[in-house]
Formats: sequence, structure tokens, C-alpha cells
Amino acid sequence: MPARMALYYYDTCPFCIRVLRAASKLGVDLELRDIFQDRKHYMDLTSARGRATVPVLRYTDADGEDVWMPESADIIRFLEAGGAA
Ligand SMILES: N[C@@H](CCC(=O)N[C@@H](CS)C(=O)NCC(=O)O)C(=O)O
Repeated sequence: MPARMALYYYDTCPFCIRVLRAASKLGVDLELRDIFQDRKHYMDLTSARGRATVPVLRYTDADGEDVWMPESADIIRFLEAGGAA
């Protein structure tokens, strides 16, 4: 099971930085999973998504489903709307 909300990212990725800045501004606490610092995070991401593109937000929805959300703009909108309950 993932943490409430985990961000798959790497630190020089501009789209990831955009999400991290938004999360910080909103005071949202994300578990950070750097895909190049931890091989497991890379493998989990590529197994689930079939690609290594980041950022991807992972969370468990109200039905208990494991959700992998790509696209920085969608992630930011989701966080602004309150994120995972
Ligand atoms: N439209 C995507 C673009 C994401 C993107 O291009 N991410 C880059 C890093 S900043 C990446 O992961 N590139 C490597 C790849 O796609 O495998 C978003 O806004 O999140």
C-alpha cells in the first residue's frame, strides 16, 4: 500500500519541481519517491505505467484502488482540490 500520497519524481525534473512548489505552497505533505535514488521506486513506476515519465502521484482512492496520476497540471489541480481524502 502506498502512503496517503506519494510523488514519483527526480530532483532536476522541471515538471516535478512545479508540483513540489505547488504542494509546498498548499502545505500538502507528499511522500517523495526519487526514481533515480531508489531502484524499487523506478521499478514500481515503470511496472505500473509502462514508462518512467514523472511526475506521477500515487494514492489510494475512496474505493481502495491504487491510483497512478501522471501530468503535472492534473496533479496540481488535484492537490488544489484537496488531494486524496
Ligand atoms: N506533460 C508532462 C511532462 C512530463 C515530463 O516530460 N517529464 C520528464 C521529466 S521533467 C520525463 O520524465 N522525461 C523522461 C521520460 O519521459 O521518460 C507533465 O506535465 O507532467
